[in-house]
Amino acid sequence: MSIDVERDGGIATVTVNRPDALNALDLEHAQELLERLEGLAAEEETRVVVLTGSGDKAFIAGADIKYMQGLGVLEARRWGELGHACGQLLETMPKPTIASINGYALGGGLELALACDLRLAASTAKLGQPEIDLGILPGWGGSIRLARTTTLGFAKALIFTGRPVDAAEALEHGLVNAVFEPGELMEKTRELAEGLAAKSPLALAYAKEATNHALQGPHRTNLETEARLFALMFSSEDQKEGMAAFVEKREPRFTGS
Ligand code: DAK
Repeated sequence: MSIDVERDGGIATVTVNRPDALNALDLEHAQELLERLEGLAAEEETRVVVLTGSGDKAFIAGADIKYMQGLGVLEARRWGELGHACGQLLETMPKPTIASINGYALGGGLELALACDLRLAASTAKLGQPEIDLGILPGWGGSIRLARTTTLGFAKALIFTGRPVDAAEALEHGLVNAVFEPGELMEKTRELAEGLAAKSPLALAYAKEATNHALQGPHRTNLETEARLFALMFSSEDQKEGMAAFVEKREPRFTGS
């Protein structure tokens, strides 16, 4: 009904399907999104997760303002935790996550896209943190991840003014990795996902873990983590296969073992 999951090979595409509200997330949809992501994080056959929105107008136009309007402090706290749990899963599940931004990515919508590892956008997409105009601030990780993904100055400009940016400006600031014509976005997303699904899932999981440390914690400890994960790969079949394939001048076939 509301959060669709389509599996094709090792790629799972999660579509927020509430076009009448521009895919804004109310409690029911956010809870279902969390359940879907929990399932996909644990599913070994799923190598790559794509997050997108239904229709051609919106990725996710944010948290549902009509739902939030009546929240008390405790409910708002729980609501914030629910969004954080979704973001945490997208950011840390041991497989790449891609936001395919097919339209408005506002407020909580941009925050979920920011929690993904990679972001591809349609040239028509609009991205922003308009919470300030609702008398609140970003509550699903945007005040942290926007600055980490772009710069502190750009993040403050977007969060303080609420001004949405188009895909070209987002690309200029590193907010998205690439921009495509709307009709091409899904195909390009698929190409990227298929490429990642063919790589060693083990090496990708460790690469994700190591790069996630890049902007947090002590530098020395992070380098030690990288060294540990690098060494661990030498106990795997995938390392043997990758290097043998290079030497034998053939394509590798990774199994994740
Ligand atoms: N919530 C609820 N409904 C929404 C919505 C949203 N975020 N965005 C759009 N809709 C609904 C509209 O109300 C309308 O439904 P009806 O009123 O016709 O029933 C329908 O979608 C179509 O929207 P429009 O008629 O407005 O379409 P337009 O093309 O004219 O405009 C728009 C598109 C995206 C520019 C406009 O809809 C808009 O400005 N929407 C609101 C965008 C926004 O402000 N998003 C950020 C929401 S705030 C926290 C947890 C979470 C958050 C914060 C704190 N804590 C608890 C810590 C997150 C906050 C947010 O995400």
